[in-house]
Amino acid sequence: MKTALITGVTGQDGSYLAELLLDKGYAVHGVVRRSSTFNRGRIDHLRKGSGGDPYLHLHYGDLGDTESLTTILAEVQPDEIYNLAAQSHVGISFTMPTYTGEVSGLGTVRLLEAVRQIVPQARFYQASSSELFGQALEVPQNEQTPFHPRSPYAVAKLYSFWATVNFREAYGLYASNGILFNHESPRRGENFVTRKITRAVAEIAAGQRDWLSLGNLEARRDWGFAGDFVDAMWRILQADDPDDWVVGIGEEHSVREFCDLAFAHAGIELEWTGTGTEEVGRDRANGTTRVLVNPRYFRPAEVDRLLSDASKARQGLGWEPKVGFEELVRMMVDADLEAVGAK
Ligand code: NAP
Ligand code: G4F
Repeated sequence: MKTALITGVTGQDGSYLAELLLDKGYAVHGVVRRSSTFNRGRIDHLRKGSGGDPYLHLHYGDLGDTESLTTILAEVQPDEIYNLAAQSHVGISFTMPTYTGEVSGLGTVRLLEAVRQIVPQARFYQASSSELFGQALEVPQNEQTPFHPRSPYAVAKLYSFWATVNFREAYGLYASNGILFNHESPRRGENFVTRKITRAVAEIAAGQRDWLSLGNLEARRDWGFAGDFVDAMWRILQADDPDDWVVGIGEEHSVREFCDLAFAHAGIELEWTGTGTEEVGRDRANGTTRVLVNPRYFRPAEVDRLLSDASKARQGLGWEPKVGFEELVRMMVDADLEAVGAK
């Protein structure tokens, strides 16, 4: 039986990855932060009672605390390490740039250095991001596309990307980057745009609220399903040699298009009028305002358009996404409709 350690196990990706690895027969260990409220909602089902899987073990630790990381590595002796922990919200990184750098940048080096000293034979996965491409110099983006980060988050992730490459080249660690494009699910945090929309759509359909306010409706992203992307993470660590891989479904849509589809799935057809901050999305059937633009959600520097070319991962890892964009939107709306009691 192989042993895996996941940082960020309580997050969206950590929860899907823990499920995947448990299904494959791994012993799975996760790092959790101490917090005053319990932060394990996404992994509770893997922990509970006789129906739960006994192989998910949790350890208190923090990417800001080197000692906790060395202690956990010495105790767990993992074969594979998935570093998913981060302050992962791009917009919030503008208001917390130093903290974001501490966790999403330096945190990776703390962990890499601990791996080098304690379990140098372990395979290491770094959760790198399409945000590295930022103001992208070409469309679509692949492993050769130059980076141009546009936020404190992306700058921190750039540091982590190169630290991972550097530990591979300098010390011969098996350390790989997955450069993952946006991936979403019903478990997505509620302040990321997709989940913010699907949650609001469900509450509107249930008569619990009237409208939703968003920032830049023009932004385009390559949105896939998180469940498919954790399979890519695992495949990246099964490759013969460590490397860096772009992962995405290769389809781009705007935030406005996401709204159209999500509302339509709940039976509301949107009609857009106005431009910029005056743009409004109304219910075509009765003219009720459903979407407004609030400049509060604009970012000081925006990433306008991300689109993946994941041919290397498709060919080299045999990775194929199973869920397409429209199915993803429907899945998220359905889950939120159910959560608010409207389904
Ligand atoms: P997420 O839901 O925000 O989860 C982040 C995880 O990191 C949570 O478990 C969080 O713990 C943990 N964490 C935060 N600060 C920590 C610290 N100081 N020490 C230890 N753990 C800490 O993010 P996600 O969407 O699952 O993404 C997983 C990783 O992939 C992140 O590194 C993200 O930046 C990267 N990524 C995500 C995407 C995407 O589209 N989802 C794309 C590319 C890259 P709490 O639960 O206690 O907050
Ligand atoms: O959902 P978002 O906050 O995700 P973003 O910034 O693309 O970052 C996510 O994906 C990255 C991979 O490319 C990850 F590395 C990162 O950790 C995170 O998971 O915003 C998507 C787009 C942006 O252009 C944003 O400006 O939606 C736009 N947007 C428009 N209105 C909004 C809103 N974003 C948020 N969060 N909230 C809004 O009201």
